[in-house]
Amino acid sequence: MNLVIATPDTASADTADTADTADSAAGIRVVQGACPHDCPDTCALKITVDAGRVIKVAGDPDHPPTHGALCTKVSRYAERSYHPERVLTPLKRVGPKGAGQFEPVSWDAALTDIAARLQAIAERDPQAVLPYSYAGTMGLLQGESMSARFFHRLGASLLDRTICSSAGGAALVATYGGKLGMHLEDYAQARLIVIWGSNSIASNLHFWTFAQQAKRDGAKLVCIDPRRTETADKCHQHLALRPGTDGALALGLMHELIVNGWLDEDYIAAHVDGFEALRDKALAWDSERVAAVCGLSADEVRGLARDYASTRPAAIRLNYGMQRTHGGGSAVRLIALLPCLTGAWRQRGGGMLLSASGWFRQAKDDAALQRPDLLPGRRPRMINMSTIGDDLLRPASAEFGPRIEALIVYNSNPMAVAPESPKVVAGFQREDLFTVVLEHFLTDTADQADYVLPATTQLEHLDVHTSYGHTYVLINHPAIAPVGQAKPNTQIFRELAAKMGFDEPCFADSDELLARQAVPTLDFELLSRRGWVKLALPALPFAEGGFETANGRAQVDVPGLGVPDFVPPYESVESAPALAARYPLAMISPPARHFLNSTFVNVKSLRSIEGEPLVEIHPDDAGPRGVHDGAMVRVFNDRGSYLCRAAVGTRARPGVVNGLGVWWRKLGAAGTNVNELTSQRLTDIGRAPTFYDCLVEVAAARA
Ligand SMILES: Nc1nc2c(c(=O)[nH]1)N[C@H]1C(S)=C(S)[C@@H](COP(=O)(O)OP(=O)(O)OC[C@H]3O[C@@H](n4cnc5c(=O)[nH]c(N)nc54)[C@H](O)[C@@H]3O)O[C@H]1N2
Ligand SMILES: Nc1nc2c(c(=O)[nH]1)N[C@H]1C(S)=C(S)[C@@H](COP(=O)(O)OP(=O)(O)OC[C@H]3O[C@@H](n4cnc5c(=O)[nH]c(N)nc54)[C@H](O)[C@@H]3O)O[C@H]1N2
Ligand SMILES: [Mo]
Repeated sequence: MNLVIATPDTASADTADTADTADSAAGIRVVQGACPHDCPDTCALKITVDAGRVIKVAGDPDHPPTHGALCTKVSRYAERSYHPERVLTPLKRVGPKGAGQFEPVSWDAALTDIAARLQAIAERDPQAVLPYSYAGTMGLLQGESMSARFFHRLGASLLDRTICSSAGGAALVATYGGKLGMHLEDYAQARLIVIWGSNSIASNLHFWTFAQQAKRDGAKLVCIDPRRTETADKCHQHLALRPGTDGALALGLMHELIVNGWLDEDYIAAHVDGFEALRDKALAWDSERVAAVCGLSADEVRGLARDYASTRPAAIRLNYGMQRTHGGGSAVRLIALLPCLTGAWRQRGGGMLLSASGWFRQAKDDAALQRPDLLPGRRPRMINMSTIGDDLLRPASAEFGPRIEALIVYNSNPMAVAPESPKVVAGFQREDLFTVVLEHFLTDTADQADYVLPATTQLEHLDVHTSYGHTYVLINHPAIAPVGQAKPNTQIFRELAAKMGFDEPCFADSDELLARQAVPTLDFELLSRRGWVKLALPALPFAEGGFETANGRAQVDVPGLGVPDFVPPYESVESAPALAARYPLAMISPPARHFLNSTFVNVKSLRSIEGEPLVEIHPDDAGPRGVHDGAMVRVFNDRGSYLCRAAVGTRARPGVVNGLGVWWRKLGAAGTNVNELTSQRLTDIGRAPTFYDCLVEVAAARA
């Protein structure tokens, strides 16, 4: 058989060129890749390599979602891979904990010592070891494959990976039976697009292209977002509601649909369970009440309902921003029911999309990759990654189990991204905690490590990708050999498993084999050659119902969850008046356009576009506080204090401040970032963080 995949170790012209376009005369090759980042777009890449060095990263013009275009960040991917500050050898801590002082050591010395330390802990209780990882790469191989096998075999604590999408995910599963939605391409056919809690231009650029096509064909675009984003600027209408009030707005829209007779009664009768209970709830939400809760006008609420009911096809694009408050899960449940109430699903270009990832169940085999059958007999405890601050500080107890003694971090930067950093920092600083970080760079988290292990970037390893914003499987061929002594995550865990004496044959599986195991039902040769394969899906997924719930109908009243209702924020003037008296401003902290969470913050060309850490504040809030545009301010609450620059203007609505992007703490004016202020409280469903449910005060500070 013709092996079409190059291994990372042997990426070279002769093994990779079946999948490449080779121009041997010039010594230039173009390798098919996939963007690894945590973004709905998962672009197909064309990577140009000249004499073993990547000279260009471009979008694949043939891949329909990518259509040849890349965001500014990923077109700079080579700058990141060849960054002079890449970690190129294993590093061992030599200075005090957290000082970021290391000396290079050999792979063998590092892995031998790490294995010995883990073994000693595991002999007492393997649950004292905790993996901590998220979506630094979304690849099925370099994400949870060999790593999961390793931790399952060890019997380590399981990690509940909630930090991004589990509230909305749980809401979709409750309502539709899966994380399912519209085809990305079909947004071009819509005549109304409601962009709800998403800054598409920044964080879902390839969706925006389809929305613009619809706009050129006459569609109306409405943006629902507390912040006047660059996306809001380009929509016909912007509804700047107060954070965490989306559930009330959805109920208000339902109220209008009901009282005006705009329901699709046939669709509801045939394909929705439990609507009567929802009708009763919605009738309590007239537009005046909704307007008061959301900080909108009653006309705005009624106008949106009229547009939504009277325009066909009508599409909603949610993103995860709107679920990061106490009631985020309930809000997503309510919004997901809207297209069922109007029958919007009947038409191409109608319906909604939050996540498409459930569609990939037909192609993926997670159990084959992750081998949960390696768990030794019992089910280890599960630790929620969103409360890592509290959990690192928790002593052993009957309920909690053993104290966390070792933390193995990969594909994540918890020191920067996890909520309530003062607690996270205190946890990582524990002298008795053994920390290993697999990384490209000395991030805030890597600075805390006892060992830093150099990982390869997407240019240097093989991977297979699914997407949460479209319905294609992609392959990423390695374009170059690993930089320095870097190794793929898979290889690091393979070698660590060997050091631990794990001799099950699955620990010897190569990346090629893992790639085939990941997507067993796909035509792998086609995937490998062309770079991407579209899932076989119905053109109109729910035109005739057929949701993935037990009975095929969308669910209103869900066992254990009840009928969805508005769940107010934990921290707001109404729900916490005493707190709001001291901290009257709501703070949200959405993504910065030129970073990807905390990734790319150290790429100079991108950082210079973002400038420096800042908080946007409306003139009505800045004036009385004596805060001027460009001045340094202290943003604070009972959890912490954060020093940054103020951007006074109307990107922020009155009463709400926006702390953009997840900056590296060490690049902040006082060595902190916005998560100094966020809380570890969890959402109503899905055990997710509530980053955008956060009251603060802002005061002028001396520079
Ligand atoms: N450039 C860039 N792209 C990214 C990312 C990034 O950091 N940078 N992050 C990636 C990741 S990890 C994810 S999860 C995705 C999704 O990323 P999301 O977290 O969905 O981020 P955005 O698309 O910016 O949408 C969030 C929007 O919701 C708004 N918002 C905040 N609170 C509320 C609220 O209560 N209600 C409503 N209606 N809106 C609210 C914010 O102002 C923001 O404009 O994007 C991915 N893409
Ligand atoms: N205040 C606030 N906080 C937030 C958010 C917010 O909106 N506001 N958003 C939240 C969301 S949606 C998310 S998803 C999380 C994201 O949090 P994380 O998943 O931690 O994402 P990143 O900050 O991008 O960090 C990923 C790290 O993985 C590393 N990495 C990338 N590829 C590889 C690889 O192949 N191997 C190894 N070993 N490492 C690799 C990168 O160098 C990077 O340092 O942050 C959350 N935090
Ligand atoms: Mo995310």
